[in-house]
Amino acid sequence: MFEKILIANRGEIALRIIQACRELGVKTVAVHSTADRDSLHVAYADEDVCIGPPAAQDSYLNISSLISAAEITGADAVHPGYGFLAENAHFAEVLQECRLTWIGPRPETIRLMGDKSKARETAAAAGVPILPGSKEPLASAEAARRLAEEIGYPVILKAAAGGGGRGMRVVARLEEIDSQWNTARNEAAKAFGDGTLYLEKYLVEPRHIEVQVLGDRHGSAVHLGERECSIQRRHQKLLEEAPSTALTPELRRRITDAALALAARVRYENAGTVEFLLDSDGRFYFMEMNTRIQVEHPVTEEVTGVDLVKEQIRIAAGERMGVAESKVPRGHAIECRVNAEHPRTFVPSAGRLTTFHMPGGPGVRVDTHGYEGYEFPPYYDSLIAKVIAHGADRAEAVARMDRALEFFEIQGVHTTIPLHRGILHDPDFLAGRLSTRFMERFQRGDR
Ligand code: MV4
Repeated sequence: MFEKILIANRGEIALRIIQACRELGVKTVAVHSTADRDSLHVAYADEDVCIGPPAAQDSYLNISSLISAAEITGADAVHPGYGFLAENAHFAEVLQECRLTWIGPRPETIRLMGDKSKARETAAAAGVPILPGSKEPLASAEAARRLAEEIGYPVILKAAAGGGGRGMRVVARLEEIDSQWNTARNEAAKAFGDGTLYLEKYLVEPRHIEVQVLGDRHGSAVHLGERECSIQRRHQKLLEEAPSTALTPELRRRITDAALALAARVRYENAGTVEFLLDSDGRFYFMEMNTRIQVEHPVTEEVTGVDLVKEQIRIAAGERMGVAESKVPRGHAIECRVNAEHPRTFVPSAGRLTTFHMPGGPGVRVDTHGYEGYEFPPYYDSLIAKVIAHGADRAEAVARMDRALEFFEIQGVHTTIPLHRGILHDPDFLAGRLSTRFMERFQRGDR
C-alpha cells in the first residue's frame, strides 16, 4: 500500500479521497489555490501545499506545480478525483516518469477512450452495440452527407476530442448538414484544438444509463450495476439514481455484460464508467467511457456496499480488488447535486455560508466540503453538497431525500434545493418516466 497520497483536486471529492485514505492508513497531501486556504480538504489532510492563484489553469491544472508538491512532500501516488486533470493521459505519463503512481487507468486507456471515435470503434470490436454511424472520423462534409443519406436523418455530429456534450450538433435534415458541419468543426477546433468529427444516428428521447466497472492488474473485472442519469440540464447532471427504473433483470444483465466486454477488451484497470443511451424500445447503445471516478459514484456505493475510492487506491497499489464478484443492487439510492446557484436562473451564487446545517438520520449521506462560515468561492464549479438517500425501495429513497432536503439549512448563497424538491414531487419522476428531455418538459412547467 502507498504511504502518502497527493490529492490533485479540491472540494467535496478531495475530502472524499482523504476519508478513504484515513481508513486505509495512508497519509494525505492536499494541494490548494490561494482561494482555497480555508477549505476543509486543507484542514483534514496531513500536509498541504499552496500551488498557485485562484485560476485553475495556474493551480489545479498546473502539472509542474503538482509534481513539485508531490516531490517536496514525498508522496508516492496521486489521486486526480474528477474534472481538472482526471482524464489527462499526459499527466498520468509524466507522473509515472517521476516515479509517482497514478491512481487511475493506464495512460493508453485514457487516451483511447478520450478519442470518442476510437472508443466507439473499440466498443464495436468488443461486440458492444453502437448506433449506426461512421466507422472512423469523417474526411469531409461530403462524406458526412453521404453517410447521413445512408442511415437517415436525424443524425448527430460529434467531436472526436469532445465528450460530455461539448462539440455536438444535431442535424435534422439534408439542408442543414453543411452549415452544421462547419459550426461543429470550428467549435471543436477552437475548444479542443482538434476539429475531427464523427457521426451517429440521433436518438430523440433516450435515457442515459451508465454502468460502473472495476478492473485490477490481476485480470479481475466486475460491474457494480447501473446508474440512471437522465435528469440533467445543459449536460450537467442534477439527480442520479440506482437502479434505473427502466431495466428489467434481463436488460440489466445484457447492459452490464456489454460494459464488462468493453472493460475486458482493453484490460481495464481501476474504476470506470461505460455510458449508454437506452431508447424507448429497450435497445441500448454505447456512448462513451469515462476513465475516472464520477461525481455520482455514491449512489453505486450505497446500493452495493462497495467503497469505490478505496478500491481505486487498492487497485493502483497493485493489490487485488476487494470485490469478488459483480453486484446486484440492494435497495434504491438517489443523489441530488446541490449547487450554489439560483434554483430558477441557475446563476452561480458565491458567498459566505452563514447557516449550514446538514441533514442526517437513516439512509442519508451528505458528501460536502461546506461548513458554517465557509466562504464559497466563485472560481470553480458550483457543487456545494451531494445529498444521497438510500432506502429499501425507490419510494423510501424518495421520501428520505425529500425530508433530507427539507432539513438541509443553507443560508448566505442560493441553492438548487427547491428545484430538487420540485423534481421529487413531479408525477413523471415519481412514475419513473425519465428521458434526457425530462428537464426541458419540467422547466416548461406543463405538468
Ligand atoms: C447522443 C444523443 C442522441 N443520439 N447521441 C450528450 C452527452 C454526450 N456524451 C452525448 N450526448 C448525447 N448523444 C446520439 N447518437 C443525445 C445526447 C444527449 C444527452 C445524453 C445523455 C444525457 C443527456 C443528454 C442531453 C442531450 C443530448
